[in-house]
Amino acid sequence: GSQRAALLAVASLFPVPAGATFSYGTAGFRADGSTMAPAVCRAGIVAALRSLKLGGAAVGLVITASHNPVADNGVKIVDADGGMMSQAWEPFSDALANAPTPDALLQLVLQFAKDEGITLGGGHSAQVLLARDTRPTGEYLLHVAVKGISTIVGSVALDMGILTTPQLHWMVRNKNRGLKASEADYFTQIAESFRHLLELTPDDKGIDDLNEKLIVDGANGIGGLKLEQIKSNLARLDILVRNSGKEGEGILNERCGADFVQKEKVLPLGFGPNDVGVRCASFDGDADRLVYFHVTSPSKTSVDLVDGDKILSLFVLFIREQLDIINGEDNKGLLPTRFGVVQTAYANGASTEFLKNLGLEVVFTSTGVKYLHKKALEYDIGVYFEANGHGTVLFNDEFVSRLESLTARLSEAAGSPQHQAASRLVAASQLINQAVGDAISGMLLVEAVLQHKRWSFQNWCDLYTDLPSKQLKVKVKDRTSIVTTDAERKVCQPSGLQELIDKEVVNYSHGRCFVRPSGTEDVVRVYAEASTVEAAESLAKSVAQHVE
Ligand code: 16G
Ligand code: ZN
Repeated sequence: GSQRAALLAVASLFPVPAGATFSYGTAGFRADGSTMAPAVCRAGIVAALRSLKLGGAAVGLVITASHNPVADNGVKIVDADGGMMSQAWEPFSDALANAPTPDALLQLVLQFAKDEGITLGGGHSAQVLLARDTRPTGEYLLHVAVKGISTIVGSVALDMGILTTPQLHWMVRNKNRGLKASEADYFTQIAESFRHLLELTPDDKGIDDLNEKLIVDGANGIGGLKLEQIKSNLARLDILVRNSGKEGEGILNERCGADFVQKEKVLPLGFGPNDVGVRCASFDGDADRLVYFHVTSPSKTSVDLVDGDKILSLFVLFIREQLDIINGEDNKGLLPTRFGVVQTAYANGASTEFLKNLGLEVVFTSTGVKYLHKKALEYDIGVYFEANGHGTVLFNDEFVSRLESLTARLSEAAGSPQHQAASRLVAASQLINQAVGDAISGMLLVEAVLQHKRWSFQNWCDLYTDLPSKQLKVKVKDRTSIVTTDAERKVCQPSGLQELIDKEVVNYSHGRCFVRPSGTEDVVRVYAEASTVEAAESLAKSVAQHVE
């Protein structure tokens, strides 16, 4: 009936060009923005079906290409829990995005609905929240996504406007939990929990003016604009936004933003000699990544970088301190806690050693938020970060209940160290985005912890010294011919390659090297670490030669 007609009509409206192949990849479909309409339309269909499958729960769809150039765009689906779409649905998403004819698309949808037990045109209506970043193709693609969603009879598409990616994840999560879920609610929650955390700072005397100053590189994206909106509500922080995303300030992600600063280790545009000694942070284009940096000297463009690994280490120290106050160092007190840390192969070896020396459980997963997040959910408190600055702290629901009842029980002794420590953890769980990594809320947790510890940027930087590292891209005929295992730290195919890598690595002190096919580009990536920059470069180069 009309369901079939709608699917056929939209498929002929947005045909897949011959030879194009879309792959959902690590973080959704991505390509040049002008070529994205077919994939976006079909992602809209997938999102609506996903909502139906989950009994009409809200799911999300966001139009963004994150840190990629402004001409690119992409689409990503947010599951009803606020996390990434279930991986079990990726093969169907790929098949649908590449369905060559309207009829092929129709058959795929009907068959998939049948296999998944989804009744089209039945009891539930699908609900999809949409958002986009600031890219010029975003408005059009959002409209295309709505067309895709609307093919599923009875579905409701809600355009939430221009948002950071983590804001949309947060909204989907809250909505399905029956919690307040508007953008104003998001801002209120983070501003209030931030203020609350600051109030819990030990012998709080306030800090000096210098430490209140923070300059944020917004990558000329959406994060800077949002930060401008809330910064006046943020207690005890003097925030200056550069590359703010306002008209005329610069181009999205071009020589600025977290990806640029972390990979190139040089100053973003708009920063210079006058910023020596000031704490600086950098977001990526959709504000789900965060790094910090310092301008080292007036005459240099290099930076002292604090990457995701060091942000993770700071959070870990803070949480551990609170848990030690509550539980004692043997973790046998009032609130025994399963506390775990999740990293990827890209984590600097010095960070992993630092964390292990604290006696923590450190586990590794493949690259990509969906893998880290899933692993972190296994703990009462699970912290994950990629070196590139994407990460968050997850507090298990049941654990938060235990924590809240503990604070209630201790309230007679309000002001006691244990009550304060437990209250800090509650505030942190409300500040840091529980759905996905979030540059704005992550930055506020960093700021609160630095104030708590009365630490300067330098104290933080000195936690450990990063081992020099080098990354290379290698173009190969078929990147899927490289297959990895052990969280991408070892190659299992082609056979013999791992042995060649091992032979190179033994020649270097603190040497470590791995290769993996990229999930977002048609290249193989090589990462090498060693005790000097030259050694890391030479190790990367020799391994790259074995890959070619
Ligand atoms: C995506 C991932 C990021 C990962 C990167 C790796 C999300 C939200 N983003 O940007 O986590 O580090 O891909 O790219 O999952 P690569 O596979 O090309 O190295
Ligand atoms: Zn991003």
